[in-house]
Amino acid sequence: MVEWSDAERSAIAGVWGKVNIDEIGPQALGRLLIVYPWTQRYFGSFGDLSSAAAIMGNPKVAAHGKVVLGALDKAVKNLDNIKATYSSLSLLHCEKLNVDPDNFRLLADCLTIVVSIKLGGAFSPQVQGTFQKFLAVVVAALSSRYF
Ligand code: HEG
Repeated sequence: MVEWSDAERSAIAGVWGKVNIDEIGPQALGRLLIVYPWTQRYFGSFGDLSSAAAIMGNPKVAAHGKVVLGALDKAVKNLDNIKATYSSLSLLHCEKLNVDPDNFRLLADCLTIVVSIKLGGAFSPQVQGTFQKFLAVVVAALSSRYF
């Protein structure tokens, strides 16, 4: 069971309050697909992913980035219950989507970088540490039903 201090809760809420899901979601997923091109294998139905420009301009990438960040919003709102919140999503990624769970951490890293660019100086080392703790808990929860 993860413990969150009041300072951590307010840091996470502070970051999330500055994140526009419709902007940051597409940027984070697009970055994943560019930086780690092997992740494109899961998105064979998304059409043109042949260059960085194609990825960042692909409407299916943008739409799915919003879906992923919308799911993260649930974790922000259920900080004390992240594992249960993602139980069925973990099973879906394991059994139906066959996503290698190592990729969750890669996406978390891309999201951290995109948020850092967006927040600039407000993304202090302390805030970054707390946000990465939050994402580590998300990654563990999404991996929890793999076997
Ligand atoms: Mg996943 C579908 C959330 C990482 C590949 N992902 C979904 C869906 C959600 C979601 C909410 C829709 C589920 C549904 O239809 O019921 N994904 C989600 C989160 C994270 C994540 C919160 C990590 C923070 N996903 C992730 C990664 C990959 C991946 C790293 C692959 C590299 N997701 C994936 C694919 C689909 C989903 C291929 C199906 C997309 C589609 O066909 O529309």
